[in-house]
Amino acid sequence: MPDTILIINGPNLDMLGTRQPEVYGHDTLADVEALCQRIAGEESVDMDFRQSDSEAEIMGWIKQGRGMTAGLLINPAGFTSTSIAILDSLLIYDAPIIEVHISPLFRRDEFRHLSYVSKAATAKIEGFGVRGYEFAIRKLAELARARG
Ligand code: DHK
Repeated sequence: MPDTILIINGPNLDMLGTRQPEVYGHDTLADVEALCQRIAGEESVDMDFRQSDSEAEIMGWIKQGRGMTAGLLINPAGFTSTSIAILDSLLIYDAPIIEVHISPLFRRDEFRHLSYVSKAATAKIEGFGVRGYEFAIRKLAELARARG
């Protein structure tokens, strides 16, 4: 289990592929999971891929991941700018965290620019589409190898 990268997708990401494809692209969440599975395999790590619309469920997964996982990729989606509770859970987590956004938030609505999650993140990737998940997994695997 310590070689596992936890991947958490927040609200409405289950609708990828049909949801605003001009913003989020045409890949479904299943496509993203398959991409992550392939990259994790190439990096010789396991992955645990999840999605929830529930803030409480996401907080529970982050806390359960403490001491059990080698890194966390989180796309907090709509909770990015609202959830101090998720930030507090992330501050309890004990391995590197990479925040991923599919779309380029820096040129979207002003209210999307604030991220509470960033205060706990090791790094942040946004605007690369679903490739951002690939970059994040490769980096988390590299950090896990460096930590031994
Ligand atoms: C996904 C969401 O659902 C939005 O709430 C964020 C993020 C952007 C993304 O780009 O992956 O504002």
